[in-house]
Amino acid sequence: MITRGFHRRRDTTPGDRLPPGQYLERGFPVLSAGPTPKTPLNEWTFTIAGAVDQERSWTWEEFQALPKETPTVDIHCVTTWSKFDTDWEGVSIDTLLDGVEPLGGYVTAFSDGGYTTNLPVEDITGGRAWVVYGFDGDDLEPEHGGPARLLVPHLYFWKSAKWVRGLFFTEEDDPGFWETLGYHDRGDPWLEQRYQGD
Ligand SMILES: Nc1nc2c(c(=O)[nH]1)N[C@H]1C(S)=C(S)[C@@H](COP(=O)(O)O)O[C@H]1N2
Ligand SMILES: [Mo]
Repeated sequence: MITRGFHRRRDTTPGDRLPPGQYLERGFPVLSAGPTPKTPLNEWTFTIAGAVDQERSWTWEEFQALPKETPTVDIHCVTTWSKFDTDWEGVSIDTLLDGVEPLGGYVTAFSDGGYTTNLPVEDITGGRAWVVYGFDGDDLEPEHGGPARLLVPHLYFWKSAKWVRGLFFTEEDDPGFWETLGYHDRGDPWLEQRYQGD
């Protein structure tokens, strides 16, 4: 573990990369509101549905065949840890929405186990969000959301739904799991949007 961290060390000086109220974490904490679901890959699908001009769905095999990207990003959890330079592999939401016209301005990401989180469409498009299935050169571990999770690094990490199975587009903003429990609707770490009213 020590050598692994050592040979991959990069410049992780907090500087202006650490949002207000956050500390730099070198490990990778696991935060799950419930048990880790186990969905066999042959039953896994990813679906785009709701207020769109055409619904879409991919099997695991089809999803793997989509053009992939390898974003390296900083992530920020509302419980105050931030982690720099995390390496992911997956598919950009722009790729998934290529040829799909959203008819509503909001989206609810939904996951195995029932977790949901809401986002404005602008926060998941424009090269800012992915559905990732790889982390640090390996398959994404189940506890971190494998087989696949949403990655929206510019918002607090609760928006990055683990075990994600699809995006449901809506015309009205519809609060998800944590948003219903008092967390901020958008969750911009640079504006410290932790709770409702922030
Ligand atoms: N399905 C699901 N996704 C989830 C959560 C969860 O409980 N269930 N927790 C969220 C929260 S609060 C955080 S901080 C991150 C934690 O991701 P990690 O366990 O990989 O660090 O996942 C987010 N996505
Ligand atoms: Mo979190």
